[in-house]
Amino acid sequence: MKTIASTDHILHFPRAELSGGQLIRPYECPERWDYIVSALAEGGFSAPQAPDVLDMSTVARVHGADYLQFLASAWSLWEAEGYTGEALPTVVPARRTQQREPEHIDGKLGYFAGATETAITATTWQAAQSSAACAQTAARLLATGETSVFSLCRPPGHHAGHDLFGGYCFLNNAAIAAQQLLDSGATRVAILDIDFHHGNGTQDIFYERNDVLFVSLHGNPGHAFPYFLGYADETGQGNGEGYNINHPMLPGTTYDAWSDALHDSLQRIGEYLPDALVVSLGVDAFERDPISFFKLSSDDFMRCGQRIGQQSLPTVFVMEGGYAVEEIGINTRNVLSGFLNP
Ligand code: FKS
Ligand code: ZN
Repeated sequence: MKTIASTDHILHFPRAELSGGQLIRPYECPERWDYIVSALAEGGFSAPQAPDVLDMSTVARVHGADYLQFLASAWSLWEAEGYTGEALPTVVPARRTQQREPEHIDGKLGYFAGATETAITATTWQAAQSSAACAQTAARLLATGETSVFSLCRPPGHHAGHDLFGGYCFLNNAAIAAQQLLDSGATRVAILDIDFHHGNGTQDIFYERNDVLFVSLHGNPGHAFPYFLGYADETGQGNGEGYNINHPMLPGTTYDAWSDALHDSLQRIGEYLPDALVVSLGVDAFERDPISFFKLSSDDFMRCGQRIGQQSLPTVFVMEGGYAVEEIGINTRNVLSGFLNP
């Protein structure tokens, strides 16, 4: 299995995340990438390959033009205001307010914010594009005959909606991979999201479409980020009705219950007869993850990979979350090794 990764990920490293009322060093940090690269090398995987230049036309099919313009210009508008810190949203267009993009950067940040913990720095946009490029390159490789590819994306993507950033995400890498597979000839693509957090951005992007089936296993939104989406009764709309499946689960969920949801998900995916599968691969369902509440062990990630491998579908793995940094490499590798030896 090839790995696509860009050293430009390092260009996104904000100093602060607002957590528990404090500005802390972000959980989503550059060394996550290093631990994964090391674990793959130790496991005999081939060395990561750099991505091709990002083709924005694919990106523009999953994100709004106004949103992409905002991401590209946010830092210069922020600087022009004379601000010296990192760009963080301080306002949100809450209920019963206008949904109109303001002129002022503080207003724009709120308008495009899906959550307010995630800072934009001078080089965030460049890093986000390099991450999306990894997903796009991986999808192209799948379309030209590879049977599985791992896209080591950083920053992650599944909370990035059509026109929303937050939850450490800017461009939705999994959505871009799925769109690229469709643009390269696939008729139907399934996305399986096993990150601990609900992939609200991916759900948002494909909610009214039936060419992408979105299936997610995650912490119940009544108890977990992103809080405002991810319930089981969200099943899609219009043409997309029936093509969105959520499996919210409660604190303390172990592999026993979690794997029932995985089996159900893969059965539904099998019935959809997709040409390809995109896996939003977060390993924050891990028992020692600092910000999550599922109880999967490192061995469980191997079993999970094996179960996914039993589908025998062309598969792109797209890296999402995982914050038990020293174990992120082994857990990620276990999913990929399990997949290769189902
Ligand atoms: C800490 C609260 C953290 C934000 C959680 C974001 C999760 C991101 C992720 C991704 F895959 F996108 F990286 N709140 N006190 O893991 O879903
Ligand atoms: Zn997560």
